[in-house]
Amino acid sequence: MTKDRSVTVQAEPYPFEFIPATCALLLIDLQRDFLEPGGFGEMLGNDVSQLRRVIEPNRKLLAAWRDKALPVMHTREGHRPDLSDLPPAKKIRGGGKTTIGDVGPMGRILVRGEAGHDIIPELYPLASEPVIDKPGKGAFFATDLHAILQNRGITQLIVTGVTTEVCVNTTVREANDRGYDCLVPEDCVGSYFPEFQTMGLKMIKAQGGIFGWVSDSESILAALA
Ligand code: C5J
Repeated sequence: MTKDRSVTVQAEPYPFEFIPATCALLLIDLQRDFLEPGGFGEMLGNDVSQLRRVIEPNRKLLAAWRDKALPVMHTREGHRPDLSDLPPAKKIRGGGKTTIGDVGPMGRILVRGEAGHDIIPELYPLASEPVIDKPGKGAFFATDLHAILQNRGITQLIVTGVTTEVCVNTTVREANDRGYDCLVPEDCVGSYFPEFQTMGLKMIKAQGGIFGWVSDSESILAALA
């Protein structure tokens, strides 16, 4: 592989061509509260094994990006400790007894600096990899992600992480509207709900790739080899 030369990945709805040097691996919200047993996700009754299956394929993809010194970025969903960036509507959504900002099993839920808000150790960012703290579902809303990507000349994204139908889908839609090509490897994104996993991926690649492309980690690694 030559970093500046286009490579082709088998994907749906048609092959995805990308230039590795300007294609960032963007890992969405691989946070302890969503993925770890004993975290907020599990406390809500979700089966975290549905999300934990993405760890190993993400680890391999991340290792390849790092090995080739290609751009890597991470996001975390969460809020300031004083909750000043938490919209009241988001705070009360769901009507549960314990909501965002309250003390959960791994510290205050989705609050920056708390244990549960941090990224899981298996996929922990290097000091050189930007971490985008986002208050919303999409990684472009109220963040400097677009500026960072533009400053680095990045035009294409491999988007992985959780959850497929919420933060991954929202981010792919936001990226698409800003002119980025997005490829989503299906084994690197996860949902607590199998039907949302299926439909979340279908939505991206429908209608000739209305928001982007869908592939898998092995196909991407093969293209990079
Ligand atoms: C993410 C969520 N990361 N489901 N958040 O998808 O609330």
